[in-house]
Amino acid sequence: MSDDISGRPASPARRSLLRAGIAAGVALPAGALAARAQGIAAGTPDPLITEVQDWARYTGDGVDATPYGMPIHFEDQVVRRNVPWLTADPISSINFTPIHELDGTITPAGCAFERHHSGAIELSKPDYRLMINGLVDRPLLFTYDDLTRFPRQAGVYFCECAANSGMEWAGAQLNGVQFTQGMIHNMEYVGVSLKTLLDEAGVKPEGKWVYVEGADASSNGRSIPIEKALGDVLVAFKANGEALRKEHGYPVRLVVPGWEGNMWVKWLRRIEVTDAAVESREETSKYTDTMADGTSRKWTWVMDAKSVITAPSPQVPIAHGPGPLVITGLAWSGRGAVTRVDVSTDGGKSWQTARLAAPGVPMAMTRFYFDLNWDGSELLLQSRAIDQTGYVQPTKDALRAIRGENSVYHNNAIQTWWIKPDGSAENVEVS
Ligand SMILES: Nc1nc2c(c(=O)[nH]1)N[C@H]1C(S)=C(S)[C@@H](COP(=O)(O)O)O[C@H]1N2
Ligand SMILES: [Mo]
Repeated sequence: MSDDISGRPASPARRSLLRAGIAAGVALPAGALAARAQGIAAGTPDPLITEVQDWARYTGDGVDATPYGMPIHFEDQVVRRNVPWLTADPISSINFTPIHELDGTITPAGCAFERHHSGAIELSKPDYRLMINGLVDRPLLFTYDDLTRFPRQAGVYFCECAANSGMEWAGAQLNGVQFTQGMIHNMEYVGVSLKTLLDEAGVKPEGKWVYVEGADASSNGRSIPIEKALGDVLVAFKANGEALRKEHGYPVRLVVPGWEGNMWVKWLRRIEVTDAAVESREETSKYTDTMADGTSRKWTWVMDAKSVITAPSPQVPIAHGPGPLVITGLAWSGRGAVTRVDVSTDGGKSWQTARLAAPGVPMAMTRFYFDLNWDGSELLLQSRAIDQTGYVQPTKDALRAIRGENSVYHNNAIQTWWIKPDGSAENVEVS
């Protein structure tokens, strides 16, 4: 079976560097479950059952101990991480969500990836202003309090950086789903519809685009066509029930459902209605797709359907022997709801339909499960998402046939994990 694996590290040196870092933090207690089961069967007393433990002997912390809680220290490994060679300067860089450690669909804000072009700024509500100008009847200026008096909308949406999986174009490289697919988070946002604010200003008939920019030094300006701006875009101030975190754009960010993360402008300060796209740095020199023939394609706004198995995966190997194995992952589509996810255990030769934890929600993450009675042999695990438009997530070969290998952005190809009999997993490619 291993013959059809062509692990093609784009840069073996980089890859082994990263793997060394990951390996240090991963324990593989293979057989631990089986040993315990044998002990119980043999009548060996389990002190956790037969002895009174300290946590039952003494009282715990009072309700005044944690006014705002952090995860218990046993979960210290559930943190954002970066890729050292991608982080030349943390002020203009990215870290990754530990999606291998999460379940369900909502990303806790405290470990949701961050992407900054000029660092995360501290902007208070009293200092906050939002301007709407350009081709409008009434240029307007809003304070934070003004925004809270418009009718609100709520919705769960994924935010995926267009560069997610961007290091995998030329071959399997990063050995962990946190690094290969972790430039994504999925939160419940509350805010005001951008349409409500634009209607208040009165868009002139010549207004065909909005140019949105942030208050940080980079400003991260992007042009958005007026149809989208008058559609489902939110001017959001809450995520997962609480104020946005500083690193996610406190106090106000744009939420652009289904569209690439770069357009989700943080620390939103100005919306200019224009008659044409501005062609800013972020939509010309960056966030364009290098095609197989070397030309650049601009304005790939929508994030196509994608899925990945989050566990087992290289950072969370199988920690037990043969028998019941929970395979789980995430699927999402910028074009609507995920309607089906298929899982393959043989590198895409055959597929079976996975179980969705809940029906797919448009432009939000969907959790899937595939319950396998594992026989302990090696697997080539893959998942593929299908969305409500009928679109099927492509293989790496199919995507490369059109896109070549020199792109950075919009890689939604099927991911393969090579599961070995000892339960460990490796990022590989099949052809
Ligand atoms: N003002 C501002 N907005 C920004 C950015 C930025 O650097 N400055 N980065 C963008 C990019 S490239 C992405 S992928 C998303 C990331 O959002 P997050 O930091 O909440 O994960 O924010 C976008 N909005
Ligand atoms: Mo991004």
